[in-house]
Amino acid sequence: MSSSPRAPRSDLKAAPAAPAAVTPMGWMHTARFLTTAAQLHHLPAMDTPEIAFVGRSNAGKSTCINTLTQQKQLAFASKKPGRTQHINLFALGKQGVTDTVLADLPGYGYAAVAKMDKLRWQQVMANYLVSRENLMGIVMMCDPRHGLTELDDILLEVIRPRVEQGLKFLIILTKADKLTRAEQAKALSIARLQAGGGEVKLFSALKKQGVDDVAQLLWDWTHPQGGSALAAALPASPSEDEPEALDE
Ligand SMILES: Nc1nc2c(ncn2[C@@H]2O[C@H](COP(=O)(O)OP(=O)(O)OP(=O)(O)O)[C@@H](O)[C@H]2O)c(=O)[nH]1
Ligand SMILES: [Mg+2]
Repeated sequence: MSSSPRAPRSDLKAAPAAPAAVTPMGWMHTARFLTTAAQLHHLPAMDTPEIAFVGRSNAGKSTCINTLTQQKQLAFASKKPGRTQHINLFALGKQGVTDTVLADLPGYGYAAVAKMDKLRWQQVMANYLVSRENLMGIVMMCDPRHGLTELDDILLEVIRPRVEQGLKFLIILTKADKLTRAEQAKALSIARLQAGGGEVKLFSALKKQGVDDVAQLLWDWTHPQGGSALAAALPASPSEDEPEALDE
């Protein structure tokens, strides 16, 4: 498989401007690319709280990051499964005061990937989830039309000890625009049973459903001291970025 890793940025001076409003969405909009790594040991050790987006290939992880950050192409999103092949890190917070890191992980379960590559990646991901010291939260993206799959269950088992120790956990039911209201309600109650005490939210990048809710939750995870920290985390200039167009 081919991939297009980006060169790590050594400086973070050219951050996009944030909206004037002091909100979790404004905080999200400060996101900028930090670095990319094909192997765990290439990831920089950090002490900033990190939130990882995991899930099956094509579930909508990269699109979700682009929607939350209101940037068209911060994370690579594609119709073609297997688009994300590296761990990509994005920094959140004012320049020079990164307070949170988002990690976009390659998806699993993509049938066309060679078996050895799959096994290698599963090992990298398991190691990441078990050993990444600054990991404070996991967002599992799940297409409710498929439900949680066997690989999702394996991942849940891998992270269970850390969740029991306080790691935050959210299941996002993606592409909610593909479901009727009744199907959404049903998917939500099934996923809640499977979430083992973690949160579950419906999300649609297309309809912008659940976007504010998820931004608020991630803000709350990383800023237990509350909203008073928002002004400190945000620069004050207005934004001109448009959200990404969806093609599925
Ligand atoms: N209708 C609809 N399509 C979506 C939504 N979110 C993502 N998609 C589409 O789903 C496809 C896959 O999205 P990605 O964000 O690339 O998925 P991914 O989970 O990052 O995939 P990998 O990088 O392969 O693991 C793209 O065609 C997106 O446009 C959504 O909320 N609604
Ligand atoms: Mg992706």
